[in-house]
Parts: sequence; C-alpha cells; structure tokens
Amino acid sequence: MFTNIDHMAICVKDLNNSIYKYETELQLNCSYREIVEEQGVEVAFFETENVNIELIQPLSPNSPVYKYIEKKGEGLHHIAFRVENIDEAITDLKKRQFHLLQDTPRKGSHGSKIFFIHPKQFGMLIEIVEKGEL
Ligand code: V0V
Repeated sequence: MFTNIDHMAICVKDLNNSIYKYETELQLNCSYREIVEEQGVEVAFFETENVNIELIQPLSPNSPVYKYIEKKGEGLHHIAFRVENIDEAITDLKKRQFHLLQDTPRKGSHGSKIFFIHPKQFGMLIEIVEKGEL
C-alpha cells in the first residue's frame, strides 16, 4: 500500500532562520514554501534524490505543532508514507483497526490529500499522503 516515503518532517520555531541554516550549512535547496491554514502551519520543502525534507513552523498556539515544540523542542515530527489512493488507504486501515486521527482526507501542501495515524500506535506520528497536482 505504501509506495515510498514521501517526506520526513522536522518542526521548527523559526522557518526563515531554519531555511537559512539548511541552505548554508547542509547546502540543501529550498524549493517550495506554503502556508497550510487547515493545519495551522507554514512548510518549506527541500528535495533530495529519494526523500524530501519538510520543515514545519506553527502559525499560532492553536497548531498541534506548537504544542509539540513546547513539550519536546524542535526535531523530527513525522514520517509521511505515500499511497496511490487515499480513500482506499483509509478504508483499509480502518478495517485493520488502526488508530486514525481523521477518517476523511485533509488538505496538505502541494495540493496533496493527507491524514495521520496516532503517534501512540508506532511511537511516532505517521502521515499518509496522496500526491497532489502541484
Ligand atoms: C504528539 N505526540 C507525539 C507527536 N505529537 N509523539 C511523536 N510525534 C509527534 N509528532 C505524543 C505526545 O508527546 C503525547 O505523548 C501524546 O502524543 C498526545 O499528545 P498531546 O501532546 O497530548 O497532544 P494532542 O493529543 O492534543 O495532539 C496530538 C496529536 C496532534 C498527534 C493528536 O498533534 C495531531 O492531530 N497531529 C496531526 C496533525 C499535525 O500534526 N499537523 C501538522 C503537520 P505523552 O506525553 O502522552 O506520552 S502539517 C503537514 O505535515 C502538512 C501540511 C503536509 O505534510 O502537507
């Protein structure tokens, strides 16, 4: 079902500052930025040959990412697996009693559709993503 890892996401307090660090120190190129209102975050993407890196900054204290940074600090926030068909993935994982955080897809970056598996199930937050048109 999971065709590959779409991205690994790292939560940060200051997106501009982190982009600068990733570009100057890791010499990665920031190829894309977007505000995703529904998740209360701004994201920035860095492409590598296989897996993309997503930096996420909470836009307000209401964002789930804000709470996580307050508690654990900056660092790895989730891993995102790509699927061909997100509705089929939701149906299948629900049937297998996965602890899903949403039972319908939400809007992700790049016009993607996303949902999440509760972090307690695998000891980390997992995002499932169906690629968008952008
Ligand atoms: C929370 N926990 C995590 C975690 N977030 N553990 C590992 N990785 C994470 N990212 C743990 C937390 O430490 C607690 O453990 C427990 O889960 C319950 O968390 P909580 O702090 O009490 O907070 P809740 O329950 O209010 O919210 C946690 C959840 C929330 C996961 C339900 O953060 C959520 O809905 N996340 C999904 C949406 C999201 O993260 N969106 C931003 C990415 P203890 O202390 O009980 O042991 S947006 C994005 O990726 C986009 C747009 C994209 O890719 O396109």
